[in-house]
Amino acid sequence: MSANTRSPYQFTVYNHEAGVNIWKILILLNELGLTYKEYLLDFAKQEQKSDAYMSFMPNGRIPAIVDHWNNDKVVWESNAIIKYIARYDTEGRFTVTDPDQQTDIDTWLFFQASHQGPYFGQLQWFSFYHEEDVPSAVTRYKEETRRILGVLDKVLKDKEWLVGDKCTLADIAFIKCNEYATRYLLGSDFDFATEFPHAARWHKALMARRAVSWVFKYKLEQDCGRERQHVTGETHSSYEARAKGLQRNAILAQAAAMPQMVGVV
Ligand SMILES: N[C@@H](CCC(=O)N[C@@H](CS)C(=O)NCC(=O)O)C(=O)O
Repeated sequence: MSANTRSPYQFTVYNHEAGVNIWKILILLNELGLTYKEYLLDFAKQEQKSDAYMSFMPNGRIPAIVDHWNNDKVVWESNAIIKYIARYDTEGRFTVTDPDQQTDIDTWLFFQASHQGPYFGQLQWFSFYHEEDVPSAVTRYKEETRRILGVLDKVLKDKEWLVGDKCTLADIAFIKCNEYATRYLLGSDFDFATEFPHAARWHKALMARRAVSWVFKYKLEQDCGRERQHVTGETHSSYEARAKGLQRNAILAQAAAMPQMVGVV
């Protein structure tokens, strides 16, 4: 790969302060110690639809990355992005060599993108953003969210990780949505460990990873400053009326309890 030596960091990561699909990317970049700079687009100004952004990101959404050390290669769709970043995983820490296991990783990545992401996203939308209350939609997407957690729980009953005997891209892809759904979206009476013990054990192991907890700490602090709903569980359009989540001090306390990590641009 030819390098653009003008850039001191390898990637620009295009995000929004409440973006959910970005977390797996930041986690992998931190796991691998790759350098990046995050660029936050302002959705209020519709920057994600601007000509400048859409000239390289035709879908007008986040996330997208630019690899400055590979001729400014642009990659979008978060699971395509983590597969691309894995090219730089020269020790194969999060990849596998067996072709059947590679297919298994792809299966989970497609499942994440076509099931977990959209269903959890719709639950978020109908819980917080939709102008009218549509209880049947909330019920439908809560059921689907539980169904997806059930799929994960079933396969994790007899194994530690989704593919092979180590944490791979497949596991990393699910972390953020699972954390968000099980902590906030499914409500305060939801008990992850009771309802889905195997998935809960797996998720806890993922959350305990140093790079994962660093990204959560960093994003908690970043979002706390802006009081965004994806961390707090509160809406940003009806913050007072429907607030359900952690308050600012509780978020900062949670962030402070997480390990430090250094070395990221
Ligand atoms: N499947 C895509 C989802 C991308 C996506 O839906 N991004 C949302 C935020 S999480 C977005 O950019 N929305 C802004 C808009 O629709 O204008 C991925 O995983 O990257």
